[in-house]
Order: sequence, then C-alpha cells, then structure tokens
Amino acid sequence: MPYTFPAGFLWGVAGAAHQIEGGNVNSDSWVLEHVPGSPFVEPSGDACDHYHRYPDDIALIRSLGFNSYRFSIEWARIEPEEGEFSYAALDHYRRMLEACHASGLTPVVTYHHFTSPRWFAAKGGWEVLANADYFARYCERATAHLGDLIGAACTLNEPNVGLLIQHMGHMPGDEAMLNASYRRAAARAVGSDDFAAFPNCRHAPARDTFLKAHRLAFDAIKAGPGSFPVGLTLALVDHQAAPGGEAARDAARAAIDEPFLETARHDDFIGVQTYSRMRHGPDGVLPPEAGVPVTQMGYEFWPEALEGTIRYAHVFTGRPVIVTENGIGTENDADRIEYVRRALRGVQHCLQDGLPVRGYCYWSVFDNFEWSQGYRPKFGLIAVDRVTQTRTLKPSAEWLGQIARANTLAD
Ligand code: GCO
Repeated sequence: MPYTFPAGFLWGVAGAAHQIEGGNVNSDSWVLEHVPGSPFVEPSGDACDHYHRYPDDIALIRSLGFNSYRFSIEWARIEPEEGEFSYAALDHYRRMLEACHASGLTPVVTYHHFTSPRWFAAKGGWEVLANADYFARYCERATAHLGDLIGAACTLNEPNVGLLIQHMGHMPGDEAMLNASYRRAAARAVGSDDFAAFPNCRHAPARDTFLKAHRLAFDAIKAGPGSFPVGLTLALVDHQAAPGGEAARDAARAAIDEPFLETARHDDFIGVQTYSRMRHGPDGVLPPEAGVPVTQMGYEFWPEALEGTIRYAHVFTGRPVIVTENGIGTENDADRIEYVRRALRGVQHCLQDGLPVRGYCYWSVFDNFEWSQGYRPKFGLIAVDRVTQTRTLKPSAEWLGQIARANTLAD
C-alpha cells in the first residue's frame, strides 16, 4: 500500500557550512587540514562554493520538491575573533534564510556543526567547561539577528560522535589525542599553547562542556526573537546485542547516548542522525556481519537502523523526533535509493505506531567534504564537479524529491 505521511511533514535535505561553503579559513578545521601530519586526507578548499552559490542551490532544492533545508551557520565567520561579531556574516545568513522563505523551504538551522573559530580552539575549545559561555553568547547574538526567520534550530550537531567513533575503535583514545603531533603543530600555527578542535579534542571532558553549552544555548535561542522548536542532534547507531552482548550494548548506550538523551528531555524535539547499526558481543563491538554489504564509510548497509533509533530516542526522551540526518556514502545511486526507501519504511512504521516523527532530512544535498576522508565518500543527491562547481542531479534526487512533493511513499 502507498503510505501518505502526516500533513506538514518536513521533507528536507541537509548540509553543513564547512562541508559545502568553501574557504572557511578562520575555522579550527582549516588549521588542522593544513598542519604537518594532518588527520585529513585533503583540505576542504572551495568545497561546493555554496557560500556564493546558495541562491541557485536553494532554488534547485525547492524545484526538486523538498519543503525544508537544514544548514548550519558558521561561528568562525560570525565571531572571527573573540567578542568581535561580523554583521556582514550575519547578514549573509539572513539572506540565506530569506531565500528559503521566498522559495517555500522551512529553514532548519544548526548553530554548530563541528567547526569553531580558531580562537576558541586555542582556548582549549570544548575541553574547557567554562568555554560553554562563549558558545551561548554566540547563540544569543546570532538569534538576535536571525531568529525571526528560523523555522527550527539545532544547537549542537552530534556532540556524542567522538565518543561513538572512539567506541567503534576508529579513533584513538583521549590521551593519544592529547599527544597527537598535529595538535601541537596546530597550536604553533596559531601561536597558542594548545589547540583543541572538535575532531581532535578529548571527548570525555568535552562531554560535560557540550551538555552545559546545549542548555545555555537552548535558553539563549529561546529568548528570541522568533518562536520555533529547538533541539539537539545526536549520532545514533542502532545498538544491537548478539547473544551474550546485552550488557555491552547497554554499557555503550549509557556511555555514548544517554547523558545527551537525558538533557534532550527538556527540549522541543530530538534530532536523530542515523547511518547504520552496531552489534555488540560479550567482548564488545563486533565487526560487520558476514554477508552484509558495507558502504563507502565501512558501515554495514542497514537502513532499518533508522526505525530502531527513532524508537529508542523517542522512548527515552518522550520528545517528538526530527530525522535531521540519514543517508549513505556510495558511488552506486541505485543503492542510495534502496537505502532510503527502506529507511522511510521504518519512519512509516513509527508513524503508524503513533510516534511523533515530524520530518526527514536526507544527508546530504551535495557530494561534499566528508571531514578527514575528504571528497571521496559520496553522500550527495547532487554531484558537484570539483573544478567547475557544476551541479548534476543523480536519479535519487528526483526520486526522493518526488516522494517529498507527493508526501507519499509508493509501493
Ligand atoms: C556526521 C555529520 C556529517 C557527516 C555525515 C556523514 O554525522 O558526522 O553530521 O557532517 O558528513 O554524518 O558521515
């Protein structure tokens, strides 16, 4: 049976400033991308030049059939030096928001999507609890300038992702992170004693700063202007227990997700961002199961994970859910369509069971800068020529746009 989604369901595409804007030279990531021993395989460079091309990009997103666009505003541009706010940068994001409204897209704004200004990293970044106040002040100033045009807001993007990746064994532990040569090289490059950027910070101390920063930011954004839902987004894998792995699964949830889900109980919604599952055995995380294909990121192709994480996040928090990210890195666009079709079936099942799921944003609108892995993974509905910046629609863009326009998932 075809399934029609609730009226007003948000159908969006998602992106993030540093991954698509290009030339984000004042960010902590830019510094790390250029130091000797950089953990990045290549620099972000021009990215998708979205900073200049947003009018055409927004019109393109709308023309495909979507009714929402999730993007992030860049702290490194808005507050280039401590306490110095750029009205030119804020006006840029105001024009983006106006372009969304003019074309009929509800803007979902992320205040922090991994990158921070250099000066913030030089002050110890997220490792220092008191630094939460800087983030709150930035949120207050940005909201003062933009709030009347925001449709929904995410404070922090995936503050738990470092804990998750460490748990998967794909990132060194906190002590190794502290002693990484690129961290010292970055500190030298900006003339400071230390340099703690989001990807290379010690995630155990950072956790408490994130939790504090989120609450302060929530209040700052709620002070207005504007009246729109505010929430947190989390990197949620569907934790599954193989026989005997129940305790390991529960321990992983308690360490990676639950402190954040706990605070989200006080929010307007919880942003669920899911790409795959994680299986736990008696001795910890299990490798991909034999016979299950893996994506370009090395994750199991497991679109059903989304249904599991929506249920988990909603039951834990009691809050409405927006799927703020779901997608797949693949060169094979038919696999993307298959992945999203199955993930949307999961959303359908949740809705049919009465769960308040308010929207679905595909990650990502463009093939873009996938952080340390550079431009190799292809998450986009739209391909981007790295030299000419020409945009080319993939079949999945039109396929998903058609579902969005019809608000219906066909058989
Ligand atoms: C994240 C981020 C995105 C990524 C995406 C694909 O989840 O890490 O929000 O910036 O690009 O998830 O890995």
